[in-house]
Amino acid sequence: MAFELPKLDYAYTALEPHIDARTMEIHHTKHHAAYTSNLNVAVSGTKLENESIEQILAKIGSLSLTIRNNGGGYYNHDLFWKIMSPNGGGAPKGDLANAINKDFGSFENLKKEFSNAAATRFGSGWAWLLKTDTGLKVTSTPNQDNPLMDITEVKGAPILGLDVWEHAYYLLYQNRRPDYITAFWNVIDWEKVTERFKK
Ligand code: MN3
Repeated sequence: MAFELPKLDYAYTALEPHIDARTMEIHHTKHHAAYTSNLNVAVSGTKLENESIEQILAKIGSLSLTIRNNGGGYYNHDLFWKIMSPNGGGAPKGDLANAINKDFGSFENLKKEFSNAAATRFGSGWAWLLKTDTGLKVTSTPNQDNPLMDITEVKGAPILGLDVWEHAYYLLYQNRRPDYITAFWNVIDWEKVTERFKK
């Protein structure tokens, strides 16, 4: 059973003007495809072959750097595509909105904290909103690490993630990472984020 590159629920052009089609296409068919294929090569013929990506990430500290980088890359991009939509934007509702108000004071505060985490992650990495035993938290991770990994500082279940590697925005935004972060709020599918929050 090999890991498969997931299909997107929307066209590469669908997130324009916030994320351009060329970036989406290269990101999905080259970057995500490479993480997926490298992960398959790395687990092939080992016991990990029959484990879920979540099981693998939970013990990543005892596995190779190749599996850490590519397993993270495989999982992170799958989440990223799924929490975006051409009909995204706006604000979360219901239970998720209540939890955000409780843990951050307001949606505006969450936006500030998350955007700051994304902007200040030095080099390549991700910003996350995650569910922990003590509530919602914002964090960022380097490279392809994520909050499901046993080696990461802030652990929990990621419900929203933003790729801040240059390959995610450079064609459209060049060095202007803050503009890309601002644009991201227009494509977040809060219904999908809420589904992850309720799991
Ligand atoms: Mn990426």
